[in-house]
Amino acid sequence: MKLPTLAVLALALCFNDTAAAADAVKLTRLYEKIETKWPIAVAIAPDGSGREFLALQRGQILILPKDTSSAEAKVFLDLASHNMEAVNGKFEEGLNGFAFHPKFKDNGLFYLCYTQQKPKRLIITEMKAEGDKADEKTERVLLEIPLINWNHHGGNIVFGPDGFLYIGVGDTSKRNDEKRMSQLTAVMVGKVLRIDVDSREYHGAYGIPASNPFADGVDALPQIYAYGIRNPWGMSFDAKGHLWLADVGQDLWEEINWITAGGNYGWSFREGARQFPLRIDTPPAEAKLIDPIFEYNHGDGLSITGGIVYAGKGHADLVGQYVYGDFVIGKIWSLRANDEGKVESNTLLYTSPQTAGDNPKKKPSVLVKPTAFCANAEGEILVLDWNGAIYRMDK
Ligand SMILES: [Ca+2]
Repeated sequence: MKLPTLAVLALALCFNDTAAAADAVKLTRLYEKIETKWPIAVAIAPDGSGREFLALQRGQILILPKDTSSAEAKVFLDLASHNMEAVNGKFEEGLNGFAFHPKFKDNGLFYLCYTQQKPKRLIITEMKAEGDKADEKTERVLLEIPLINWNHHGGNIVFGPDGFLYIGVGDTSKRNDEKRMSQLTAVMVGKVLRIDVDSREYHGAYGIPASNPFADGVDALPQIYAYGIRNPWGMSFDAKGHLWLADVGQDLWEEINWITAGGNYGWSFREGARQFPLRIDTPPAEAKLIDPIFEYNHGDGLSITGGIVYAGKGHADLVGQYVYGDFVIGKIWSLRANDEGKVESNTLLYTSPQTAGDNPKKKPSVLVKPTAFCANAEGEILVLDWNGAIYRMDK
């Protein structure tokens, strides 16, 4: 059947309207002239300068230009020579965490979390900035965490309102938490850790906060803040002090957790709020497994990317809501929870366009694959896209 031109036009307009109505926000591409492949974090220097730093997984940290159409980004740091990833290029390895010291303005210090090989490990290091340049000679290794696989090691780092550094570390298992790491409090993988970077009391490298749940180091490593974690990706504090952590699921459930001191978040006895079917041993009688405040199943997405609680001006309706997404299917939602962590709503804000691949037998490719949601200097949300784009979430 051949439709008259006008009818085709009307149909096209109709479909366009439908597509526009489906998304409550739009993504505006920024920094198109800058190479931003594999972005993992944007952090604002807490020194009043408003400088926005973009960390890329291959080890570059750029200072983004104020003019978002400019091609000029300053290279703050380049760790390309550090051999962060295995020769066969495993995609979860590299630079996965970047955070400024809360007193950066006075001390110029910032922190990185990246992988190293031979032996495979995750390291947390400190470095000092001089103006718009990092001084690599000042690098100081605080912590090294042995890894046994290329995947599931997390690596996001964030300072809490208490001034301590929180580190999200995955279970370092390929699948199934096969080495039973997440519940084992004698290892640092499958955990949220908390350390005091201003102290040198622990091996001369950092300090253990006295209020850490296992600070005495008896029956558990003193760095552990919470455990039973699978693969944390996206960790942030909101203005009320809640620590939000997205835990990537394996077979069925993606999780959003509120992390508390000493909390056991269930993996691998549980995935989401349910027993993990591939583990048949029962948890110890005294175990208190904390359910996520929200979960979604693999009908709605396949790999959660945690976000932030929105505190900007551009979206009045989203203030106080947690904006997060799914890396594989390219969706963005906003979650409203009350002060007790009870979820009141979860709203789909955006669905990525998909393009058919060259091979019709293959799955369509998703245009926007969020790796992080970060606030810019105005508090608006930047969506970092694995495909190499940086977007601002606009009306
Ligand atoms: Ca869990």
